[in-house]
Order: sequence, then C-alpha cells, then structure tokens
Amino acid sequence: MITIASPEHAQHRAPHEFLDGRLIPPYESPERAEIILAAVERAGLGPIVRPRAFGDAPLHAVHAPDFLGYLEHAYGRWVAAGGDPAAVLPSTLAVRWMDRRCLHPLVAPGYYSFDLSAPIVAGTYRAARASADIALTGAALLLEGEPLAFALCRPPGHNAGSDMYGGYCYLNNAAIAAEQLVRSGAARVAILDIDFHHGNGTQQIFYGRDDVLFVSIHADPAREYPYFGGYADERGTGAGTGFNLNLPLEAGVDDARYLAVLDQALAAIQAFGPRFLVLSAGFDTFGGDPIGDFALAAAAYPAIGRRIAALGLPTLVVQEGGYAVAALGENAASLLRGMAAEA
Ligand code: Q9C
Ligand code: ZN
Repeated sequence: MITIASPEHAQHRAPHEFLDGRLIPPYESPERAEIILAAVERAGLGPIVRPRAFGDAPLHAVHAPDFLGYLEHAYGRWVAAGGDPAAVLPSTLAVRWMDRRCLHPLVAPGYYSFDLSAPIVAGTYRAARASADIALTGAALLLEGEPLAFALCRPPGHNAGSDMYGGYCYLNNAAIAAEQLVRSGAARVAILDIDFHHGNGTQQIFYGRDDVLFVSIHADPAREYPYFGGYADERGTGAGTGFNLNLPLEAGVDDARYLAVLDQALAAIQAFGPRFLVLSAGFDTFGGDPIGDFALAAAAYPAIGRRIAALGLPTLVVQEGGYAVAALGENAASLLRGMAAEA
C-alpha cells in the first residue's frame, strides 16, 4: 500500500465556522491530517510519497470553470473589497427562488456555497489543489497497477459539487480521481462513501451517469447534515437512474448494524462490476465523534476494511471527515490495516 500526503494542507486553516447560530472554533483542523499521517507512519503500512502535479485539466473535468476561477481568487477579491481578512464567509445565500448570478466579491461566496462551514482563507485554494493532486496521484498509482493507495486529502471533498462548496469541502477529491480513472479507460468506477455525512457533492457530480456508481452509507439527512439531500429515494436521473444508492441510517448505529448495511452496499458494487473502487473514507462514524451520532467502536474499522478489500478491486482510499482527533489517526490506520491484510 502507498500513502500520498503533502504539507500543503496546512495552508488551509479556518478561523471559525457557524453551528446553530454560534461562531465556534472549526472542527476541521490541520491537526487532523498530521495525526493521521503520524498513525500511518507508526503502523508501517508502506511508503509515504508526495503528490505529483496534475495541472488544471482534471479539475475542469469535474468542476465548472467559473467556480474554479472563483475559488482561486475569492480571498484576494474579498479582502480588496473590504471583507474580513480572517476569512471569506457569506452573509446572503442564493436559494430556491432567488438564485440569480450576482458575483460582487463580497457576495459571490453566497452564490457558490451552500452553508457557513467552509471559510476561505489566503491558502485555501493552494491546499485544496494539493489535496486534489493527492487523490489524482492515488488514481495514477492504481492505473500503474498498485492494488491499494491512501490519499491523505485535506481539505476533504465529498460535499463539494460541480459548482458549489460547503461542509469543509472545496474541490471534490474523490470525484476528480474517479473521473480521471474513467477517462483513462476504465469502463466503470464505483465510489463508496462511508463518511458519516452524505456525500452530496459526489452524488450531484455523477447523478446522470451510468459509468460511475455512487453508494453512500450515512446519517439520515432528515436528522443530520446536509439535510436537503441524501435520501433513499434519490436513485439517479436519465441514464444514471439506478446508479445512485443512498443508505441513510438511524442514530446510535453500532458495529453489527453498520457491517450488515455495508454488506448491502458491497453487494450493489459487486453487481455493478467496476474496474476500480474509490472509497470516500470518513471516520466521523466513530462513537466518540463530536458531530456524529453513530456508535462505532474502534474495532469496527479493521472489520470494515477487510470487507471492502474482499471485493478484490484496486482501491483508492480518499480521506474525508472525522473529528474525534485523538482517535482519528488510529481509526484511519485500522481501516487501512484491515484493507492491506485482505488485499
Ligand atoms: N449540525 C465532512 O465531514 N456542519 N463534512 C454540520 C450539523 C458541517 C461535514 C452541522 C458538517 C460538514 C467532510
Ligand atoms: Zn462527515
């Protein structure tokens, strides 16, 4: 197994986020990536390499050009227009019946984002690009014959859609890697999302596609973020109908319950017959997570890893969420240990 990581992630450090009307310290912190890297090193899971640079083309394959231009220049234009230098965060959001394009530098954040949990600072775009390069390097390694790669991405990506960001996510790393695998000749690619939250961005990007299957196990959005999507009746559209599978779950999910639902997800992936698997791996399913309400024990992660690896597919593991920082490194290393043992 090969891990891809970069110190560039530290360029992104949000000063705060909004939660239930309160301005609070961000759950998504640089310490997360450092602790995962240290645990993977300690576990001796194979070489740790830096990402290669892939340029703009793979980003454009997934994200809209105006959205990428916005992300690149948002901070500088915001500050020049008088916005708080601490971070870019909107005060007015485009919504269902009021969604005209108004791109004044202090207003564009409300057009391109859907929540108040993804501040942009001076280094956010650089970090997000490095994060996408990490995922793309993992995809390249699979194409070169590597059976298992771990993309230690930060910031995470699965909440970011083709032209919208939010939920700590800016560029959709897993989607960018999956699209690269398809464009390199793989007829079918499956994405399994095991983050506690629904991967609304990944779903949106591939919703009309029959060559990329998206399967997500997550907290029922009727109760948990992202609330406005991720329900079981969202099955895809047009040619993509039947190629989107949401498995929303109740609070308090334990290891046995989770593993049973995971088997359902894996059966759907097996039936699809993909050439590659991209795993959006979040560890906010852990019982100790401060923003999740599942009850997984640490012992669940090696078991989850073994079952996923038993599919026998070349797999790219892409780091997403997980906010119980003290346990995060061990949980990530445990999943990978389980996968490597089975592979
Ligand atoms: N009451 C990831 O795990 N705040 N994003 C939720 C719930 C935002 C999660 C508040 C959660 C974003 C990558
Ligand atoms: Zn999450």
